Amino acid sequence: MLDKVLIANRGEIALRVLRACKELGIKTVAAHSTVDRDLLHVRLADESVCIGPATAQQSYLNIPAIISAAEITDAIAIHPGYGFLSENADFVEQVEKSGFIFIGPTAETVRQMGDKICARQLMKEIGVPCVPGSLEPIGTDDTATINLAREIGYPVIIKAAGGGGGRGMRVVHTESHLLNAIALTQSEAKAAFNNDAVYLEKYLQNPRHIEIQVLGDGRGKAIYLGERDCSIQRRHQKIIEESPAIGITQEERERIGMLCVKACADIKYRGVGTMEFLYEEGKFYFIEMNTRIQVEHPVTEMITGIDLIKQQLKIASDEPFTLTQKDITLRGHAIECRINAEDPRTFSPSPGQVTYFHAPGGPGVRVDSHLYSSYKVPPNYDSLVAKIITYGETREIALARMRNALDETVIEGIRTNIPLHQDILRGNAFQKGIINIHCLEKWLNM
Ligand code: MV4
Repeated sequence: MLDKVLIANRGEIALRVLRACKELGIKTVAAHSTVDRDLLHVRLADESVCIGPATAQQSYLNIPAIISAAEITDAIAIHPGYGFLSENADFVEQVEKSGFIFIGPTAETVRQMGDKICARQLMKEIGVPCVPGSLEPIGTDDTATINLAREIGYPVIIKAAGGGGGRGMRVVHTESHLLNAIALTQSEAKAAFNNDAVYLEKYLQNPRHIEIQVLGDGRGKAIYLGERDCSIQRRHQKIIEESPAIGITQEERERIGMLCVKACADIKYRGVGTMEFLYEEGKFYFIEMNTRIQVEHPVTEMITGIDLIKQQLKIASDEPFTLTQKDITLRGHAIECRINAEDPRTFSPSPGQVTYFHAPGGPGVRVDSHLYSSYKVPPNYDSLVAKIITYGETREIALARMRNALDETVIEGIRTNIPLHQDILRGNAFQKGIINIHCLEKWLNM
């Protein structure tokens, strides 16, 4: 097993990684910014190193500072968490060149999946269903582009190869707007990702966002751990996730799951990963792959009983991979509500001191949070302050437990989106499970 792990992240995920390390007897180093000295995981870690000022650019995105911190503490491996440098192929490369283990896939995999055109080509070749569209960057032949869009059929969506997660996309409804929209997206993509390559897909109008959790040993063995429905989102920020996705039959799950396993086996995927799909009218369409642990990983842990962070650590330590698909059974239902420090109506951030915090409890209630009474939420980072995850034998039980958990939670001193969650959970659409990616935004605009 790994001797010492440097945690290059903050907040709830840093604490989550720290807990998994401690369970496995791994020593921990918390690499933190100046404003994060009082984070719970910094206090609980064996060692801590300040890697720079509050600004993420100068701390959690500061590659030399993070590598130096690993060097001076004799860490063996670096856990990137999510966000920040977790999907930065240059970081992975530098971590490995400096002699450390990156807890995640190889730099090559991270780079391939970071290029959404490359990821599409790979998945298409392997036989994973993709959204109809182009497999090459849009070229300079306008007639060819117009013909391509006609073949796909309007509406189409233009996406940047360097984008993902909702960045660098544009929907086009009619041919008269196509070329101009492509030029605009290309120049935005050049500025944002230093890569002006864009591609076309058929625009699906009312899909659900369903993703498959995968785990690979880096040597061609892989398994899938069911799916998560992440359709309840606003401006590409997920708010509620659940597993299993309602209405997906065991046959559908196995079919798409085994295609994902084949893909991970083929590319010798190492570590945890998520294959994102749009799901519409009974069909899955691959859109992108995330090569990191995700915020919503706990719902999968709850229904599989598998600790995904411990799996990451075990795979990184090159222990024999003993899990097989037969070991994975989905049981019950889990829901996660993301609690953000923000105004529940305007969504503007609400940092500041938490004067009082009381976490919910009871059977089937899990809280992943770095909050404590007197903790000061800094204004510099993402506003996620807690994840409440509830489990039940049925969706109804998980939902009832979530309503109780939200009612029990007390967070004073800052505003949170708990009232928004309470409204969504009381709503008919969510209870019945008639949801797609546009539901929440439509409902908020009423
Ligand atoms: C799409 C789409 C419709 N059709 N692609 C947004 C995030 C990025 N991962 C992909 N996204 C979308 N791609 C096609 N061909 C609609 C979205 C989309 C979306 C996807 C998942 C979750 C929320 C979303 C919100 C708006 C648009």
